[in-house]
Parts: sequence; structure tokens; C-alpha cells
Amino acid sequence: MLFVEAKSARIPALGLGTWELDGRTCARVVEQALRLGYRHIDTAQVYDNEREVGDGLRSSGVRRDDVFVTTKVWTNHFAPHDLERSVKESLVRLRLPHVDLLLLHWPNPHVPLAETLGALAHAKRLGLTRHVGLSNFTVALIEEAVAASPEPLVCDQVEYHPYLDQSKVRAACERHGLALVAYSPIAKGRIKHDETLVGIGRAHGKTPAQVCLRWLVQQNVAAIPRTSRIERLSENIEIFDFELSQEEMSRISALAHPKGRLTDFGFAPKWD
Ligand code: 1BO
Repeated sequence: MLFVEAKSARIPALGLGTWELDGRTCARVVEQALRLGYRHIDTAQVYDNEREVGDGLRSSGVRRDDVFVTTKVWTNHFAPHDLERSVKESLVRLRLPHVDLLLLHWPNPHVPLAETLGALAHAKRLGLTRHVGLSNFTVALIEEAVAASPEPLVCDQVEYHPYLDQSKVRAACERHGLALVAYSPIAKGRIKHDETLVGIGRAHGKTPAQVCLRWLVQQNVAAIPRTSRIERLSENIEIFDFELSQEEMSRISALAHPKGRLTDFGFAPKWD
């Protein structure tokens, strides 16, 4: 397994996203993923599955210290006391003494960012998390957060796949030593019949999803594909035995288009 390194954090380059996985399916998929060699599991308070992620982790038999666990604080807990309480509640659900990475899930313009970052840093100093970071932050918000955070921020987790140009956010992350973590890295399956990806995949004996994930890790981006199907778990992790050429990388990047974003909400920031 490759790692994406940022400050003192080593984030496994391939992880399991758990957005929209719930109940026993979630616990079973987490358990199977860990048995197959995944070492990075991503959850969030708002996914309402932290308990099941904890269950899957325990039943996998994999040592806790060998797994990188991320959770995210939902925006209604950004006031300092709420943040600390909500993280402690997450840890109770996960049945863990700490997570490896704690993220602010989305920017929240209604609470001063410096206050929330102060609370995030405090959670780290209390030992509730090893690292802290951001999710769905734009370039301007990354700049503001980096300047205001009392503790080093190690990543921005954003939607990223071949149909969405994230070069501005990537450049901002690079400037500030943040890793970029990609959610929806296979564009919610929309890549399945893409001619370019099918063609490149054929040349390597790989599927379009594997080509997408490889394209991300070759950019030093960590990817967290979500699936509820066990056979897809194996497919998604088999990306470390081939390499895309520079020409193939560029052809994949050229698939981006202005309507490529799949996850947007009324409360989202003004995207770059
Ligand atoms: C509302 C969830 C978006 C991705 O984490």
C-alpha cells in the first residue's frame, strides 16, 4: 500500500469511503475491506454509521494501530464546546480512544472559522485525534484556515475524479503541504462506459474504475471509493501493479468538464 504524506501524517493512498453505507452492510463491508488489505476507513458524524464502522473494525481482527480512521465533524457542532462534545460522542460510537484524522466536514460561515479551528486543535491536544484537517474547503477557505489554525492541517477532502477539474484546490493544498483526499473518485460509477477509460484500461488489463483510482494515486492523491459490493472492494484495491504513462494521465485529465461536479448542496461554498 502506498501512502500520501502530509506534515507528520501518513495517509494510506487507498481507503474505503462509507458515505451512504449503513447498518449491517456497512459493518460487513468495513470488515471485508480490512481483511482484503485496506488500511484506511473514512466515516463522518452525518453518515450515521460510526457505530457500524467500529463494529467492522473490531470483527476484522486487524490491529487498531494498523488502520487509519477518519471521521468528520458536522457543521452544527462547530461552536467550540459542541465540537469537543460531538467528537467524544463519535469516539463512543466508534468505541475508539482516538481517531487518526478529524475533519471539519463543510465550511460553515455562521461560526467564525478561527473559533472552530481552535476547538479542532484543542481536540487534538486532548488526544481525541492524531491529526486534523478540512473537507470541502475552497482555495480562499484553505488559505484562511491555514493562517488561523493553531495546529497543522494535513488535508482537504474534496470530490475529485476525471470529470471534475480540481487543479486550483490541488495547487493550494500543495502550497500549504496538505494532502488531497478524493471522495467520489470514480464519479459514482459514471466512468464505467467511458471510452477513454475503457481503452486505457484495456491496454493494462484493468477496469475503468481501476484506471481512475490509479490516475489519482499517481497524482499523490488519496482516494476513498465507496462500495457495498465485496467484489468491487477487491477490484478497487488492485491498482498498485501497473502504471499510467504521462500521455495517459493527460488524456484522463482532459475528461474534466464544467458540469462534472456531482455533490452540491445549498450550503456549499462558492466553488473554485
Ligand atoms: C454530505 C456528505 C458529503 C461527502 O462527505
